[in-house]
Amino acid sequence: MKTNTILSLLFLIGTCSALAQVNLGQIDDFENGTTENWTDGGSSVPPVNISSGGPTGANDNYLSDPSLGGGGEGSKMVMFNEQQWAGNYTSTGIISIKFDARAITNTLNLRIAFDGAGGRICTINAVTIPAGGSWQQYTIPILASDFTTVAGGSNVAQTLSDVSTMRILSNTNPSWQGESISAILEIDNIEASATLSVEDFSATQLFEIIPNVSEDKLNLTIPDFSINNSTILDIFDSSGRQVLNKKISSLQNEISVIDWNNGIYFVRIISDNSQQVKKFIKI
Ligand SMILES: [Ca+2]
Ligand SMILES: [Ca+2]
Repeated sequence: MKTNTILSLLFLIGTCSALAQVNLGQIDDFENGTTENWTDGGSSVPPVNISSGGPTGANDNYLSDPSLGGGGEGSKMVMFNEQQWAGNYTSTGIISIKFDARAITNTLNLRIAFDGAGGRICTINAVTIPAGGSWQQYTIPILASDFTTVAGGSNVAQTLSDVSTMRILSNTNPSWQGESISAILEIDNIEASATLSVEDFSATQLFEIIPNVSEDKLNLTIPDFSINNSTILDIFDSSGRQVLNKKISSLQNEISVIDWNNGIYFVRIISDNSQQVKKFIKI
């Protein structure tokens, strides 16, 4: 009986903490008719669930969040989530947030902002959602190097490993605040993703890591077309700390990892306007 009670308690604790831990691959598709815990803090124009007209058309629910512009309550384009989007982003291997969106009335410059253990941070680059456009999928990369601290923030990596609030906001500059603008953000399929773009699934591979588990060396094979004057290799550890950043010009590259701590690393190649991230495990 005692063992059962302890097991029940452990199950309950596990269930509770699971609510506050973001998971790789989770998607808010709004098909349950709710706002899935997205709110703007209780303004007169909160996010609402619309039951039809999402990216796949009839009966595809989506979330619609208006902002009024001007001053005062409801003026700013920002919504936030303190439930299923809180937790540790680095240990789960989430490197981007993907979503379908369109903008009504005014063009939006969407960014992801987090508050957490290291304070407030916001993505450096925005994705632009043109006013009056049709549904389209967008990707916002969220590796540590994609963020800057904003007022009230001190440490990007600390926040990424312990997020309490996620914001989706529109602003022409990195900020914790949404801009004051008259617009409507319509959004669906907000996804915690391990890839940076749709191209990650195509046959075009910017590089290979063979093997991708090793105790002594990391072997990178890079096809001819990926190498140019500005091909960059950078590597991050699981806490988001950059451990290597350099230009590369060889098709075969061997990097010694003997001195690295055991664990998961994210290896990124940036070539022209493409980039790709792959996992490497040091054992
Ligand atoms: Ca939907
Ligand atoms: Ca609103």
